Amino acid sequence: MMSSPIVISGIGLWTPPESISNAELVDSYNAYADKYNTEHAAAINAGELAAKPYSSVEFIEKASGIKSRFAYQKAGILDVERMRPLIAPRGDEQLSDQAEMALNAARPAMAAANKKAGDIDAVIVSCAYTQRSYPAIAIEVQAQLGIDGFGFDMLVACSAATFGLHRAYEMVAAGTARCVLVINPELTSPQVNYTDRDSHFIFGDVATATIVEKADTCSAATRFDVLSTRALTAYSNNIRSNFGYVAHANDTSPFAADMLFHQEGRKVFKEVCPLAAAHITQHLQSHDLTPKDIRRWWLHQANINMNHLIAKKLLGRDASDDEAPIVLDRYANTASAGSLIALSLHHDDLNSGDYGLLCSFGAGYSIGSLLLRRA
Ligand code: CO8
Repeated sequence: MMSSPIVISGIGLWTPPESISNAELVDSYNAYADKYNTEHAAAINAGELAAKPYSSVEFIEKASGIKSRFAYQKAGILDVERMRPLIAPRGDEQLSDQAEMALNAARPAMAAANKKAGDIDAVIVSCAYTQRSYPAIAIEVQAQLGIDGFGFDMLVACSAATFGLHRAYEMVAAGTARCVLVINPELTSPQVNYTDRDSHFIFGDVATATIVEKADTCSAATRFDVLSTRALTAYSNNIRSNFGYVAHANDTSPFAADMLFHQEGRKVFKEVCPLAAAHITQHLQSHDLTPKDIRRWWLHQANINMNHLIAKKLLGRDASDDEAPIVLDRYANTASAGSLIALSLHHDDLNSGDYGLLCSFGAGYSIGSLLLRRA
């Protein structure tokens, strides 16, 4: 007897209400640069310190394709005296920020999949950072939703969302869970160095969620069969975020620039594009498919030029927006959630039998793909 396919039966997206345009961000950064350069004029004139150069809206849009980004808390980010979000601390008895974001995406995903708490056996919270080590955000969300079974957090930077889906797929295949809720509360803004012009524009906050189960338990209006998953990691120091609990014992400042996100963006671009294109090609070959067979590409959303280059390597021509939709213009890079935002916003028009390829690529390096087919 053919076993029932494993499916994605619900997708949820939570977009924070507040956004920041490139113009707002650049105005604030340039005012900060002026202030910094005035305060350090003596050292800059003596050649002991480099002056902070201006950022520009034109550069950001051309180099990245990003026009704006959403912020969980806009307050503080544009304040030249602060240059980081102002997020009020919450006590142990209060819902954590990331659990709140996670719930905002989980509920629509459950509704789309027609799932009640009692139908779900496991919760995975998978993202680039969690705001604390334990108790797991996933267990907090599990309790809030009244789900029995188990939950855990996992961190895989850019590929957290796809790798989380891989684990859900395997759990359902193994029978260790009937139905898994995977959530990606990407709260990136606290790790952005808004005083660094190379990276101040890159990231945005968002939360996505998916429901994974077998087709024979699925009652959703829309479902995608997961035909297979594929993962690759290759160690690289070109994207780093060093903040961690050992800082307390290192006698280093937890607020130093190297604790925040930093990267060699050019190297990342050059190294990750061919890796991702080869990975996707091999994934498709394992199904005797070629890129021409894919109706839609839900690609990682870090940089528009990366997406264009990867699509061109795959198809031998430019991909249309309909084939490979871009969401980073509005959302910026949302760590691991970008390909899931694209899936959430651009799946309704696919026909039964259409193939789609979901793929993340970035820090680690890490690449994670899922071959999907609309049922
Ligand atoms: N305004 C004006 N000029 C600028 C600015 C700016 N804001 N920034 C840099 N410049 C200048 C540079 O100084 C340089 O000047 P010069 O030529 O005189 O030295 C010139 O512009 C060109 O700079 P670059 O070569 O750096 O510019 P690029 O064309 O390479 O574009 C990018 C920079 C956009 C960063 C590009 O390299 C890129 O996107 N690379 C890939 C990045 C990527 O995918 N990174 C992965 C990110 S990691 C991830 O996705 C998840 C991580 C986990 C989440 C983290 C949350 C915080």
